[in-house]
Amino acid sequence: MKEYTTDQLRNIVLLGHGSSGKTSLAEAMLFTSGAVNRQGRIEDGTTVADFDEEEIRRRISLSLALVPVEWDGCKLNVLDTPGYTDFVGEVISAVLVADLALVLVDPVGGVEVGTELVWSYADQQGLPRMVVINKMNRENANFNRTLQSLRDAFGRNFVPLHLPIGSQGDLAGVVDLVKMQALMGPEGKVEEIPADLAAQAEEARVQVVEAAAEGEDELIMKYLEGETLTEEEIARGLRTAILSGAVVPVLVTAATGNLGTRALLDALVTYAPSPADRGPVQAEGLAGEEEIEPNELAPLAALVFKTAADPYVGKLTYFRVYGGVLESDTRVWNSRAETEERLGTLYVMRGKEQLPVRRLRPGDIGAVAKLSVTVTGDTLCDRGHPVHLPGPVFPHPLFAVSVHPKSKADQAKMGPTLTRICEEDPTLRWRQEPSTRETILEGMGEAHVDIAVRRMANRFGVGVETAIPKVPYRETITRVNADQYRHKKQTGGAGQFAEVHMRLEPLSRGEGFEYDWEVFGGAISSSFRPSIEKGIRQVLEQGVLAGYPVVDLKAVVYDGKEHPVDSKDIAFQIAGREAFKKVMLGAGPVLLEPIYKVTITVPEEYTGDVMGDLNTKRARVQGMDQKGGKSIITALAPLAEMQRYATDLRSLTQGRGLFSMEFDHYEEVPAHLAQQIIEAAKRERGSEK
Ligand SMILES: Nc1nc2c(ncn2[C@@H]2O[C@H](COP(=O)(O)OP(=O)(O)OP(=O)(O)O)[C@@H](O)[C@H]2O)c(=O)[nH]1
Ligand SMILES: [Mg+2]
Repeated sequence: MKEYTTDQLRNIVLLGHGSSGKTSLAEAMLFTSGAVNRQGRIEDGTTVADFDEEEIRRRISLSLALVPVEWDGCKLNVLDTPGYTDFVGEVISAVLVADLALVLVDPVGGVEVGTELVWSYADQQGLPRMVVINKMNRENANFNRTLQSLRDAFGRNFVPLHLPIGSQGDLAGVVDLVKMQALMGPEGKVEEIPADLAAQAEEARVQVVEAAAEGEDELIMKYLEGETLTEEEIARGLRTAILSGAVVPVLVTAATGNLGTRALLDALVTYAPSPADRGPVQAEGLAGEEEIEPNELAPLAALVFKTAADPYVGKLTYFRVYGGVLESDTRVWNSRAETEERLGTLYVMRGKEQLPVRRLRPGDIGAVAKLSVTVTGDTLCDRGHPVHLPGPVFPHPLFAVSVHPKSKADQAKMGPTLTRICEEDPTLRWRQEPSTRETILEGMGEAHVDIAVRRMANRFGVGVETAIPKVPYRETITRVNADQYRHKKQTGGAGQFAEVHMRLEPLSRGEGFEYDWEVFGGAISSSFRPSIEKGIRQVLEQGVLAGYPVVDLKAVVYDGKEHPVDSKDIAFQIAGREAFKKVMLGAGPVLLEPIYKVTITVPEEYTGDVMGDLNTKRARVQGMDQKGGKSIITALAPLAEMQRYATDLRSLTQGRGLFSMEFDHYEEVPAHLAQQIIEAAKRERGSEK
């Protein structure tokens, strides 16, 4: 692929609700630019961006893909993202390295929950935006109503740059409101604006010129004085207004019919900011904060925003260069790992295809294979000038399963394979939960975790079964209690003797375990203090009620007895352990369960259903807000009831609800439920024996 300089680059992330046509639009752009000679279709599984076998099988995007489109001397690095909310991690990464978000909206559904979600991610990054109303060839497509739904939802200055031509459901072309001409059919044949649209076009053009004028003081003066702005001035003004977010232009396309694509590409080249327009980024260097300028002489700084694991090709690392020039076959410095990485050939990715390039300039996006230590979020830089760029920040997981190997062979490979798939997707995490002795795989939703498990089987040949994880309960006490225990054993010669007097006191939630010594006058030598603690710690791992870890209490040894010959470390360990069990059983032991803070956003009409459902889940609603037709509900709910909430909420709201969930604190399990849990634990331990 040809080399491009910074001002010839446009990094554009396609965002939108699921199925708004992002992948199809990327395909239409690629086809229009001549890079492929057939326009692939989702239905045939032939698009460049959705190349993964699971993407083809499910007909949805699952991960971000790069589609470079060469147009009019520029290279548009188009980042196609998934709309399904389980894959939001990919959206976050793509938004981070883009300079403009092209938000797709459906002309029948208008602004949807997914649209608002991606909009908020673009807000967080302060990303300039353009909107394209796609699927304008759909029956019941309504341009004006969709425009209105954008204005209602986001209150920005949305200004159409193009108007649709053709009867509803049959897009024939678009009106270019800057050049005031019609662009007809996939070829964008220039024609006169149809007579029935002329008045509407004149009116809409006024808005465009006004928006452009507001971009620059000089232009607004000229405009107010009644002078006409030239095409060049309109472009300049719009570019500035888009970059600052003051204006959000609106375009129209029908990706599958390849209509409006040329006009869209022209608009992106003209109005979308180049990395140079976006200016420097903040990084952390040895001497504190520093700015990385998007120019070739700046210190090298490239941010890794994606890592793909392939069993054959190996690891593929995607990065964006912010400063300096990255060259093939050189060495760079990984500032986090503080090691050198050897780069092989650099690639520009086109879907799964690797197009080799000699070098990548500031602002450009590329990939490199087989790095040894680099992971997503790392910065590649000069050894002599190490810097850290801020990496993507991912949300907490919302859905967990426990995974169990299907066979002995699977067991050996399970851990390393989990590590590989989690490296590829940072919204997937895995860990061992010590309190339940399970391997937990967590992600953003059921589909997300399902796909991960399928990938383990298909790509890496590792079979696992999944189940709902056991809840990591804890045990604690509710009142002070004191008692004593004597351990005495006489076996022929040497015997064992230890007596421990112990008091347990409840501590506040989150305080953990404390150990104190109040033995005066040498009743027990202080050398046995750690022995007793060791005995106690054995019980802390598996409590007396149901075998869960014991927390939030203080154990005080206040007296005891020892024997000059028979008292030894092991004797005091045993006495400490047994004393602790005895005192704990008398101290009102209870089970604690994890309580999560949940924030749920749903269209207002679902509020009642969602609240009703929360009631059945022992949740306590903390607050409710109304904003733009949406209800935002916050609640505290026990994890035991929320393990499948990602799925429940989806079915309650036809996929229009969103939520986030984060551990908050531990709380006592209601007595009637505690009894069931304790009995279940007993049965299980019985069956283990
Ligand atoms: N009528 C019509 N259908 C379209 C258009 N664009 C896409 N589609 C169809 O809409 C469906 C979804 O298209 P995709 O391109 O996969 O949409 P997406 O936004 O990439 O979807 P996700 O990646 O899953 O969020 C497919 O069946 C496409 O054929 C369009 O302009 N007009
Ligand atoms: Mg897609």
